[in-house]
Amino acid sequence: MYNSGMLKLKHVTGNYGDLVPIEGKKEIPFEIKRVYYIYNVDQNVRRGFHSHNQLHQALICVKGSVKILLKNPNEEEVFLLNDPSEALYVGPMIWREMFDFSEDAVLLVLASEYYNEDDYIRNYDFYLEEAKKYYN
Ligand code: T46
Repeated sequence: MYNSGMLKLKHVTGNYGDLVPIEGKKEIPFEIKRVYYIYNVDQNVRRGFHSHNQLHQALICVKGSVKILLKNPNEEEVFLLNDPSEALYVGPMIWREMFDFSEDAVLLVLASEYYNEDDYIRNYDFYLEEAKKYYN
């Protein structure tokens, strides 16, 4: 999907367990300025419902599973995240919704910028107007 997609991360495995190293601009295509994680989400909860103007992010479900719906004016796709050695890259101007969190889900997010509410587009009709300009 344009401006987004699954990334396979380096996965170091051995008798001691598993380790996934992530370095900005190496395993993921941006420098990391912020990290947050989402957990304890009830199964019937749906989060997100926004796009970002500038932000690049990588979403990794480090435990459990979650589904991510991504949309742009021309495409839409649901990604199942259930493997800590995979990341979903989400670039600017992509609408996202997160749902079907398993009880034990921990969704780790790596972000290219500090938190800035002004970067969010939370109205879907406005998103479509802006995204049509961006994609054409
Ligand atoms: C995104 C998806 C995947 C902060 O104070 N700092 C932060 O860095 C973040 C991300 C959030 N917050 C506060 C703002 C709200 O009061 O935490 C609260 C929940 O944030 P929000 O409703 O935006 O959460 P989600 O799950 O809808 O979206 C989050 C990110 O905000 C967003 O950038 O792409 O996860």
